[in-house]
Amino acid sequence: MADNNTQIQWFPGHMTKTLRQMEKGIYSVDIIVEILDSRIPFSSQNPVLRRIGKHKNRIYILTKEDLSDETITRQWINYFSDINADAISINTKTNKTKEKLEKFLEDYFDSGKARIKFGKPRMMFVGVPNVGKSSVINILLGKNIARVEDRPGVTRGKQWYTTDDYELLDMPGVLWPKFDSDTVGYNLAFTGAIRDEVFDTEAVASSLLLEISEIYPENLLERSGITAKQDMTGYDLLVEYAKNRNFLVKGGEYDTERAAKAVLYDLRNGKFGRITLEEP
Ligand SMILES: Nc1nc2c(ncn2[C@@H]2O[C@H](COP(=O)(O)OP(=O)(O)OP(=O)(O)O)[C@@H](O)[C@H]2O)c(=O)[nH]1
Ligand SMILES: [Mg+2]
Repeated sequence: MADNNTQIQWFPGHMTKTLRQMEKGIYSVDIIVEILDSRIPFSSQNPVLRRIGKHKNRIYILTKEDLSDETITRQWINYFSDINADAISINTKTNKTKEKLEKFLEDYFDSGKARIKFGKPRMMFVGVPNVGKSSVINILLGKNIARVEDRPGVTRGKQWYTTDDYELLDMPGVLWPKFDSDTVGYNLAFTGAIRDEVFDTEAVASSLLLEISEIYPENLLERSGITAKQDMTGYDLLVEYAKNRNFLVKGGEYDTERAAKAVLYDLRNGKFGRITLEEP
Protein backbone atom coordinates (compact mmCIF):
# COMPACT_ATOMS: atom_id res chain seq x y z
CA MET A 1 0.00 0.00 0.00
CA ALA A 2 1.35 3.43 -0.89
CA ASP A 3 2.55 5.47 2.05
CA ASN A 4 2.44 8.90 0.44
CA ASN A 5 0.20 11.32 2.26
CA THR A 6 -2.80 12.18 0.09
CA GLN A 7 -4.01 14.72 2.68
CA ILE A 8 -7.61 13.61 2.36
CA GLN A 9 -10.02 16.18 3.82
CA TRP A 10 -12.97 13.93 4.41
CA PHE A 11 -14.72 15.21 7.50
CA PRO A 12 -17.02 18.10 6.61
CA GLY A 13 -19.01 19.91 9.30
CA HIS A 14 -22.33 18.28 8.50
CA MET A 15 -20.94 14.94 9.70
CA THR A 16 -20.43 16.42 13.17
CA LYS A 17 -24.08 17.45 13.11
CA THR A 18 -25.16 13.94 12.07
CA LEU A 19 -23.13 12.38 14.89
CA ARG A 20 -24.87 14.68 17.36
CA GLN A 21 -28.26 13.68 15.91
CA MET A 22 -27.32 10.03 16.29
CA GLU A 23 -26.28 10.45 19.89
CA LYS A 24 -29.64 12.01 20.66
CA GLY A 25 -31.67 9.72 18.39
CA ILE A 26 -30.23 6.57 19.89
CA TYR A 27 -32.78 6.73 22.73
CA SER A 28 -35.73 6.53 20.35
CA VAL A 29 -34.62 3.39 18.50
CA ASP A 30 -34.48 -0.28 19.51
CA ILE A 31 -31.53 -1.41 17.46
CA ILE A 32 -28.73 -0.09 15.28
CA VAL A 33 -28.34 -1.50 11.78
CA GLU A 34 -24.79 -0.91 10.70
CA ILE A 35 -24.34 -1.13 6.95
CA LEU A 36 -20.89 -2.28 5.82
CA ASP A 37 -19.36 -2.61 2.36
CA SER A 38 -18.71 -6.31 1.74
CA ARG A 39 -15.51 -5.43 -0.15
CA ILE A 40 -14.09 -3.69 2.94
CA PRO A 41 -16.01 -4.94 6.00
CA PHE A 42 -13.26 -3.81 8.33
CA SER A 43 -12.42 -0.40 6.85
CA SER A 44 -16.09 0.52 6.54
CA GLN A 45 -16.67 0.06 10.29
CA ASN A 46 -16.74 3.54 11.73
CA PRO A 47 -15.12 3.51 15.22
CA VAL A 48 -17.16 6.55 16.27
CA LEU A 49 -20.37 4.71 15.38
CA ARG A 50 -19.13 1.77 17.44
CA ARG A 51 -18.90 4.06 20.45
CA ILE A 52 -22.30 5.69 19.86
CA GLY A 53 -24.90 3.18 20.88
CA LYS A 54 -22.37 0.84 22.44
CA HIS A 55 -25.13 -0.51 24.66
CA LYS A 56 -27.69 -0.92 21.89
CA ASN A 57 -28.23 -4.16 20.06
CA ARG A 58 -26.63 -4.01 16.66
CA ILE A 59 -26.91 -6.04 13.48
CA TYR A 60 -24.73 -5.85 10.39
CA ILE A 61 -25.76 -5.78 6.75
CA LEU A 62 -22.94 -6.24 4.24
CA THR A 63 -23.99 -4.65 0.95
CA LYS A 64 -22.68 -4.91 -2.60
CA GLU A 65 -22.14 -8.68 -2.39
CA ASP A 66 -22.46 -8.78 -6.18
CA LEU A 67 -19.17 -6.84 -6.32
CA SER A 68 -17.24 -8.76 -3.66
CA ASP A 69 -15.45 -12.11 -3.63
CA GLU A 70 -18.05 -14.73 -2.67
CA THR A 71 -15.62 -16.93 -0.74
CA ILE A 72 -14.33 -14.07 1.39
CA THR A 73 -17.84 -12.72 2.00
CA ARG A 74 -18.74 -16.14 3.43
CA GLN A 75 -15.67 -15.94 5.65
CA TRP A 76 -16.83 -12.54 6.92
CA ILE A 77 -20.30 -13.86 7.69
CA ASN A 78 -18.68 -16.73 9.61
CA TYR A 79 -16.46 -14.25 11.38
CA PHE A 80 -19.48 -12.24 12.58
CA SER A 81 -21.20 -15.43 13.66
CA ASP A 82 -18.08 -16.42 15.63
CA ILE A 83 -18.17 -13.16 17.56
CA ASN A 84 -21.91 -13.63 18.20
CA ALA A 85 -22.99 -10.82 15.91
CA ASP A 86 -25.95 -11.10 13.55
CA ALA A 87 -24.87 -10.34 9.99
CA ILE A 88 -26.12 -10.87 6.47
CA SER A 89 -24.68 -10.09 3.05
CA ILE A 90 -26.96 -8.78 0.30
CA ASN A 91 -27.13 -7.27 -3.15
CA THR A 92 -29.68 -4.47 -3.03
CA LYS A 93 -29.95 -4.50 -6.80
CA THR A 94 -31.99 -7.70 -7.08
CA ASN A 95 -35.62 -8.26 -6.15
CA LYS A 96 -34.93 -11.55 -4.40
CA THR A 97 -33.13 -9.66 -1.65
CA LYS A 98 -36.36 -8.41 -0.05
CA GLU A 99 -37.42 -11.89 1.02
CA LYS A 100 -33.92 -12.85 2.23
CA LEU A 101 -33.60 -9.65 4.25
CA GLU A 102 -37.09 -9.87 5.76
CA LYS A 103 -36.41 -13.44 6.84
CA PHE A 104 -33.15 -12.40 8.47
CA LEU A 105 -34.88 -9.57 10.39
CA GLU A 106 -37.81 -11.76 11.37
CA ASP A 107 -35.46 -14.44 12.75
CA TYR A 108 -33.49 -11.78 14.58
CA PHE A 109 -36.52 -10.20 16.27
CA ASP A 110 -38.07 -13.64 16.97
CA SER A 111 -34.87 -14.61 18.80
CA GLY A 112 -35.78 -12.01 21.45
CA LYS A 113 -32.24 -10.57 21.47
CA ALA A 114 -33.58 -7.05 21.10
CA ARG A 115 -35.95 -5.45 23.58
CA ILE A 116 -38.68 -3.58 21.68
CA LYS A 117 -39.72 -0.48 23.60
CA PHE A 118 -42.43 0.72 21.22
CA GLY A 119 -44.91 -1.00 18.88
CA LYS A 120 -42.97 -1.86 15.73
CA PRO A 121 -39.21 -2.39 16.04
CA ARG A 122 -37.38 0.88 15.41
CA MET A 123 -34.09 0.63 13.60
CA MET A 124 -31.47 3.29 12.95
CA PHE A 125 -29.45 2.74 9.76
CA VAL A 126 -25.89 3.95 10.06
CA GLY A 127 -22.68 3.58 8.09
CA VAL A 128 -20.09 5.35 5.99
CA PRO A 129 -21.29 7.41 3.01
CA ASN A 130 -22.37 5.63 -0.19
CA VAL A 131 -22.39 2.17 1.41
CA GLY A 132 -26.05 1.52 0.56
CA LYS A 133 -28.07 2.56 3.64
CA SER A 134 -30.88 4.16 1.65
CA SER A 135 -30.85 1.28 -0.85
CA VAL A 136 -31.45 -1.22 1.98
CA ILE A 137 -34.32 0.92 3.25
CA ASN A 138 -35.86 0.97 -0.24
CA ILE A 139 -35.65 -2.83 -0.33
CA LEU A 140 -37.69 -3.02 2.88
CA LEU A 141 -40.14 -0.38 1.64
CA GLY A 142 -40.56 -2.35 -1.59
CA LYS A 143 -40.32 0.96 -3.47
CA ASN A 144 -37.64 3.48 -4.34
CA ILE A 145 -38.64 6.24 -1.95
CA ALA A 146 -35.36 7.07 -0.22
CA ARG A 147 -32.99 8.95 -2.52
CA VAL A 148 -30.12 6.81 -3.82
CA GLU A 149 -27.23 7.96 -5.99
CA ASP A 150 -23.78 6.70 -6.78
CA ARG A 151 -21.88 9.33 -4.82
CA PRO A 152 -21.23 9.89 -1.11
CA GLY A 153 -23.33 12.42 0.79
CA VAL A 154 -26.73 11.86 -0.87
CA THR A 155 -28.85 11.58 2.31
CA ARG A 156 -28.48 14.98 3.98
CA GLY A 157 -30.75 14.75 7.02
CA LYS A 158 -32.31 12.04 9.18
CA GLN A 159 -35.50 10.59 7.73
CA TRP A 160 -38.06 8.14 9.14
CA TYR A 161 -39.82 5.54 6.96
CA THR A 162 -42.57 3.09 7.92
CA THR A 163 -43.31 -0.41 6.65
CA ASP A 164 -46.01 -2.82 7.85
CA ASP A 165 -43.46 -4.35 10.24
CA TYR A 166 -40.83 -1.73 11.05
CA GLU A 167 -39.96 1.91 11.64
CA LEU A 168 -36.76 2.73 9.76
CA LEU A 169 -34.52 5.73 10.39
CA ASP A 170 -32.21 6.58 7.50
CA MET A 171 -29.18 8.69 8.43
CA PRO A 172 -26.58 10.55 6.38
CA GLY A 173 -23.29 8.67 5.99
CA VAL A 174 -20.53 9.59 8.39
CA LEU A 175 -16.78 9.18 8.44
CA TRP A 176 -14.47 9.91 11.35
CA PRO A 177 -11.81 12.55 11.80
CA LYS A 178 -8.71 10.35 11.83
CA PHE A 179 -8.20 7.00 10.11
CA ASP A 180 -6.14 4.38 11.93
CA SER A 181 -4.05 3.69 8.87
CA ASP A 182 -3.52 4.79 5.27
CA THR A 183 -5.05 1.48 4.21
CA VAL A 184 -8.40 2.36 5.78
CA GLY A 185 -8.39 5.78 4.05
CA TYR A 186 -7.46 4.27 0.70
CA ASN A 187 -10.08 1.52 0.95
CA LEU A 188 -12.77 4.11 1.67
CA ALA A 189 -11.55 6.22 -1.25
CA PHE A 190 -11.43 3.21 -3.64
CA THR A 191 -15.00 2.19 -2.91
CA GLY A 192 -16.49 5.69 -3.12
CA ALA A 193 -17.15 6.49 0.55
CA ILE A 194 -15.02 9.64 0.30
CA ARG A 195 -15.74 12.33 -2.31
CA ASP A 196 -13.34 12.00 -5.25
CA GLU A 197 -12.87 15.79 -5.26
CA VAL A 198 -11.00 15.72 -1.95
CA PHE A 199 -8.21 13.30 -2.80
CA ASP A 200 -5.54 12.88 -5.43
CA THR A 201 -7.23 10.50 -7.86
CA GLU A 202 -3.98 9.42 -9.52
CA ALA A 203 -2.34 8.50 -6.21
CA VAL A 204 -5.43 6.59 -5.07
CA ALA A 205 -5.90 4.77 -8.40
CA SER A 206 -2.19 3.87 -8.50
CA SER A 207 -2.47 2.40 -5.05
CA LEU A 208 -5.57 0.44 -6.09
CA LEU A 209 -3.84 -1.01 -9.16
CA LEU A 210 -0.90 -2.11 -7.02
CA GLU A 211 -3.26 -3.76 -4.57
CA ILE A 212 -5.22 -5.57 -7.31
CA SER A 213 -1.98 -6.67 -8.99
CA GLU A 214 -1.01 -8.34 -5.71
CA ILE A 215 -4.29 -9.98 -4.71
CA TYR A 216 -6.17 -10.47 -8.00
CA PRO A 217 -3.51 -10.51 -10.78
CA GLU A 218 -5.77 -12.47 -13.17
CA ASN A 219 -8.53 -9.86 -12.84
CA LEU A 220 -6.08 -7.09 -13.63
CA LEU A 221 -4.86 -8.96 -16.70
CA GLU A 222 -8.35 -9.68 -17.92
CA ARG A 223 -9.65 -6.11 -17.57
CA SER A 224 -6.62 -4.16 -18.65
CA GLY A 225 -4.11 -6.51 -20.26
CA ILE A 226 -1.56 -5.73 -17.55
CA THR A 227 0.80 -8.28 -16.06
CA ALA A 228 2.60 -6.55 -13.22
CA LYS A 229 6.34 -7.08 -13.22
CA GLN A 230 8.36 -7.01 -10.06
CA ASP A 231 9.44 -3.53 -9.00
CA MET A 232 6.59 -1.86 -10.89
CA THR A 233 5.08 0.96 -8.87
CA GLY A 234 1.37 1.72 -8.76
CA TYR A 235 2.02 4.70 -10.99
CA ASP A 236 3.80 2.46 -13.53
CA LEU A 237 0.65 0.32 -13.56
CA LEU A 238 -1.49 3.40 -14.10
CA VAL A 239 0.63 4.36 -17.12
CA GLU A 240 0.28 0.79 -18.45
CA TYR A 241 -3.46 1.00 -17.96
CA ALA A 242 -3.59 4.30 -19.91
CA LYS A 243 -1.40 2.76 -22.62
CA ASN A 244 -3.52 -0.37 -22.98
CA ARG A 245 -6.73 1.63 -23.18
CA ASN A 246 -5.15 4.15 -25.53
CA PHE A 247 -5.80 7.11 -23.24
CA LEU A 248 -3.59 9.84 -24.68
CA VAL A 249 -3.28 13.58 -24.22
CA LYS A 250 -1.99 16.02 -26.85
CA GLY A 251 1.66 15.45 -27.58
CA GLY A 252 1.41 11.68 -27.22
CA GLU A 253 1.71 11.49 -23.42
CA TYR A 254 -0.42 8.97 -21.58
CA ASP A 255 -3.47 10.47 -19.91
CA THR A 256 -3.01 9.19 -16.37
CA GLU A 257 -5.73 11.45 -15.00
CA ARG A 258 -8.34 9.87 -17.26
CA ALA A 259 -6.88 6.44 -16.48
CA ALA A 260 -7.21 7.10 -12.74
CA LYS A 261 -10.90 7.95 -13.08
CA ALA A 262 -11.43 4.85 -15.24
CA VAL A 263 -9.68 2.60 -12.69
CA LEU A 264 -11.94 3.81 -9.89
CA TYR A 265 -14.97 3.45 -12.14
CA ASP A 266 -13.89 -0.11 -12.95
CA LEU A 267 -13.65 -1.15 -9.31
CA ARG A 268 -16.93 0.49 -8.33
CA ASN A 269 -18.81 -1.10 -11.22
CA GLY A 270 -17.37 -4.60 -11.03
CA LYS A 271 -15.28 -4.26 -14.22
CA PHE A 272 -12.31 -5.87 -12.46
CA GLY A 273 -14.55 -8.76 -11.49
CA ARG A 274 -15.51 -9.52 -7.91
CA ILE A 275 -12.94 -8.10 -5.56
CA THR A 276 -12.66 -8.02 -1.77
CA LEU A 277 -9.87 -5.94 -0.32
CA GLU A 278 -9.74 -7.34 3.20
CA GLU A 279 -10.16 -10.70 4.88
CA PRO A 280 -11.38 -11.29 8.43
N1 LIG B 1 -23.69 -3.13 -7.05
C1 LIG B 1 -24.35 -2.72 -5.97
N2 LIG B 1 -24.55 -1.41 -5.77
C2 LIG B 1 -25.22 -1.05 -4.66
C3 LIG B 1 -25.68 -1.97 -3.71
N3 LIG B 1 -26.27 -1.27 -2.70
C4 LIG B 1 -26.19 0.03 -3.03
N4 LIG B 1 -25.55 0.19 -4.22
C5 LIG B 1 -25.24 1.44 -4.91
O1 LIG B 1 -24.45 2.24 -4.07
C6 LIG B 1 -24.70 3.62 -4.30
C7 LIG B 1 -25.01 4.31 -2.99
O2 LIG B 1 -26.24 3.81 -2.46
P1 LIG B 1 -27.07 4.61 -1.36
O3 LIG B 1 -28.17 3.72 -0.93
O4 LIG B 1 -27.41 5.98 -1.87
O5 LIG B 1 -25.98 4.73 -0.21
P2 LIG B 1 -26.10 5.51 1.19
O6 LIG B 1 -25.32 4.72 2.16
O7 LIG B 1 -27.51 5.81 1.50
O8 LIG B 1 -25.29 6.84 0.83
P3 LIG B 1 -25.31 8.30 1.57
O9 LIG B 1 -26.72 8.70 1.77
O10 LIG B 1 -24.59 9.16 0.58
O11 LIG B 1 -24.53 8.13 2.83
C8 LIG B 1 -25.86 3.66 -5.31
O12 LIG B 1 -25.32 3.83 -6.61
C9 LIG B 1 -26.48 2.29 -5.17
O13 LIG B 1 -27.15 1.87 -6.33
C10 LIG B 1 -25.46 -3.36 -3.95
O14 LIG B 1 -25.83 -4.25 -3.17
N5 LIG B 1 -24.78 -3.67 -5.09
MG1 LIG C 1 -28.45 7.58 1.81
